[in-house]
Amino acid sequence: MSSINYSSREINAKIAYYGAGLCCKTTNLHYIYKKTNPDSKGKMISLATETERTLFFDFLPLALGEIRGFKTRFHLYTVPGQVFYDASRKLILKGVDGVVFVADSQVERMEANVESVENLRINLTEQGYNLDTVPYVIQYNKRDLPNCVPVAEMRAALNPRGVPDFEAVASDGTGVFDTLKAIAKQVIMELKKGQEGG
Ligand SMILES: Nc1nc2c(ncn2[C@@H]2O[C@H](COP(=O)(O)OP(=O)(O)OP(=O)(O)O)[C@@H](O)[C@H]2O)c(=O)[nH]1
Ligand SMILES: [Mg+2]
Repeated sequence: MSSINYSSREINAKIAYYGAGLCCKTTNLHYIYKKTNPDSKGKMISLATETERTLFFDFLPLALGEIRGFKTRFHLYTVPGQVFYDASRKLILKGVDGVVFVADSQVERMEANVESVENLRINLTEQGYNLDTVPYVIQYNKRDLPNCVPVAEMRAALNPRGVPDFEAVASDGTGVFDTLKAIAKQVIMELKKGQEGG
């Protein structure tokens, strides 16, 4: 869960980038890191294998400025997409405030995308969250490739809830900040709701 610290006037929120292996989760964070000014970001930490596959997670702390007098920090994480790292994925979902699902648009990765959403649903449920209500956005990545599934089809398969979704080419940054802004907005709205509700 996010923490709101009234004495230090700070809000901390945790976002997880989730999705199948090689769908571009880490590339999203690298791009965000590269384009954020030095005052707004902490050190990016990547625990990866020799072949650059995420082993445990990537972590990037971002300062989003002040919201109603509260310093707002977002902690971005990626999960490892490879199927056998499920224990790590579960751990990274602990205390999550928002999820970005990154889908690989290639035809041959659609099955992996669908499996990954199912895995996300199960792992969220184990942590006491619900994929149907958690702040959530979807990114259709690798739109630069010739063998992309049409967005309408991807939406039908992966976005029954109709959450905000974006086409992206993470390697050149297309769609990366639109996705981040959309999830940040939802998380902040959720925080406000929490405050108003009690
Ligand atoms: N076609 C295409 N390839 C990309 C794009 N962005 C990144 N890639 C490549 O796709 C692969 C995926 O990169 P990562 O971002 O490491 O994938 P990941 O989702 O973090 O993978 P895991 O850590 O194993 O879960 C790499 O080989 C990238 O070079 C893109 O926009 N288009
Ligand atoms: Mg990765």
